[in-house]
Amino acid sequence: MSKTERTYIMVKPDGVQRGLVGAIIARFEQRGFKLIALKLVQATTEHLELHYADLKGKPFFPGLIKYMASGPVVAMVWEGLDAVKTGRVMLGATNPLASAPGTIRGDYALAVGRNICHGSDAVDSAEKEIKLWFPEGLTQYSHSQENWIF
Ligand code: RTP
Repeated sequence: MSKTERTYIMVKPDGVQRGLVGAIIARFEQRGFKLIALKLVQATTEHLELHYADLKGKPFFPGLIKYMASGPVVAMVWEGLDAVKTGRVMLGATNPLASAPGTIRGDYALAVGRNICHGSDAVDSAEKEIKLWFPEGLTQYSHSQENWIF
């Protein structure tokens, strides 16, 4: 059943360097999601190792951490109906080779190691990631479109 959820979406360093922040934000706004939090962060290695803790041990883990620490990321929280699942659909498959055209990775990325964005894969991981990236908490506000876009 559809329900209102929050998801953690992050523009990775290559997405920031390539000037894709605005394009990615526009897609979430235009789809009808509500922006709950947003900041530019230069993440430390330790912080990124916590974010990707479940991938520790994978052969690509050291390269992934180096890539993610190579420049600032844009950390965001988006809210709306099925935000986690729909966010993943909007991002496209992890490997851009398999990402459909029309998805963010399918339109802007070529390689799995430079796939420009992250999106939470489940509601519980979204909650953990939101706490990890926004320990200061989130701003509450009402959205003028709340009555119009579901
Ligand atoms: P993300 O967490 O970034 O949204 O990606 P995901 O859930 O779609 O994929 P996951 O398996 O959690 O992988 C996290 C990130 O690691 C990099 N990766 N590189 N074979 C490789 O070189 C490889 N596999 C994964 C990607 O940047 C992927 O998004």
